[in-house]
Amino acid sequence: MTIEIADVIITSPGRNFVTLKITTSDGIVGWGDATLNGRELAVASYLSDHVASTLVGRDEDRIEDTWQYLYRGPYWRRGPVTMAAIAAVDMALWDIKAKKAGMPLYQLLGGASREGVRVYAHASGTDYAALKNAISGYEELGFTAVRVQTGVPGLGQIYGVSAAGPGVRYDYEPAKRSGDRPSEESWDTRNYLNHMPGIFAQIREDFGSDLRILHDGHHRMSPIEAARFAKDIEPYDLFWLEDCTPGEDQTALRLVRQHSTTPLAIGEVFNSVFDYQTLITERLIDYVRSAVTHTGGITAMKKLLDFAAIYGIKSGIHGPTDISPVGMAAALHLDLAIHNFGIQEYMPHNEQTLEVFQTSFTFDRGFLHPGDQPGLGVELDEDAAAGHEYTKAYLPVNRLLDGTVHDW
Ligand code: KDG
Ligand code: MG
Repeated sequence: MTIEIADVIITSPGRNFVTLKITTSDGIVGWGDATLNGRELAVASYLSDHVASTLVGRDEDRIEDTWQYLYRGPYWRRGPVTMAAIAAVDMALWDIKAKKAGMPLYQLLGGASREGVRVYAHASGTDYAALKNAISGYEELGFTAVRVQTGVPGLGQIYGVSAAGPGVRYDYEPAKRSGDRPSEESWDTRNYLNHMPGIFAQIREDFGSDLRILHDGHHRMSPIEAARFAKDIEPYDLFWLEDCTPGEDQTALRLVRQHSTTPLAIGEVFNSVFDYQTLITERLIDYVRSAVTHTGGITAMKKLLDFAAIYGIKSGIHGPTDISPVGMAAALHLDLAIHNFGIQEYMPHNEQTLEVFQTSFTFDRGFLHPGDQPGLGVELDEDAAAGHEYTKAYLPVNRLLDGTVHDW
């Protein structure tokens, strides 16, 4: 059997998604997520203009060979656009292989290593009262781990804080449909560093020591600022501090490590195992944060996580709403199968999205399971998808209070 058609489907049920549909000559369909937030059409073009025709006639079972053909073949390699496109092909081929085997994908990856995967939710609030309310709401829903983000005095809307008001928000969405250019936010690291330790202290006082607390610095600190912050917050026992420094400088985390035992996570903007080479071999991180969608798919992520395992480093796969339910399913199958699972990010998609993508995930007291449908367990309803036209959306741009462009 061979690949007969590779189609790209763009849909926007509240937010944009790019999905690859591969159909084999005997009619089996596989789905792959190719969504790159704010740059969706670049990946769609990469797939439909440069990849789709090269897939036709290939043996759908030769996943490793197809991966190498797409990675090494074009000469130009890596980068988020290329690696999201390769990821989509890879996921779709694994989906097909598992459907042909009549098994959920995790069985082909070695079978379940656990009963379910612990997930963390996004709790946020413009002030501590709103944040506390959100954390309580997630605890009531059964979550045992929450990422906490809150407003900082002197700053307006900032990364990670839902603009929708207090309470449990499933739909925090940073990409804004703001017309032809991104919206802008402002930032001051000094205000942030002065404010956040007190927030963690209050959370520990109000919620005790069992709750797993995570926090995302979103690449905004210099190495020495991050080192000081990681040291200051040690008493509050974070599960992890994520993306404390800009992602492209692997050696920045040496400084943070020298000064603190706060566990570190990084990698959502990475797209290759080579982005982690120093971080893993020098044990500068504790969790790998790549998205399956942005790091070359299941084939590449399995190798990356096996490499990390040798150094005692665990997974913390990226799972925001800009990862489609197909990409989320790929993450959940890997999470269930690998030995060095750490935690999985979970921002449930809105109802419109779940009408387009039918999932078989189950949530039980803080743990997700990908379900036992053959394949990834997610099917895209093409009629429903066609009802949601692509709408340009951008991630915000961030400026310091004096107007200097800063990392968002
Ligand atoms: O597209 C960007 C988002 O996925 C990112 O800002 C979310 O940092 C993020 C996270 O940890 O989920
Ligand atoms: Mg993040």
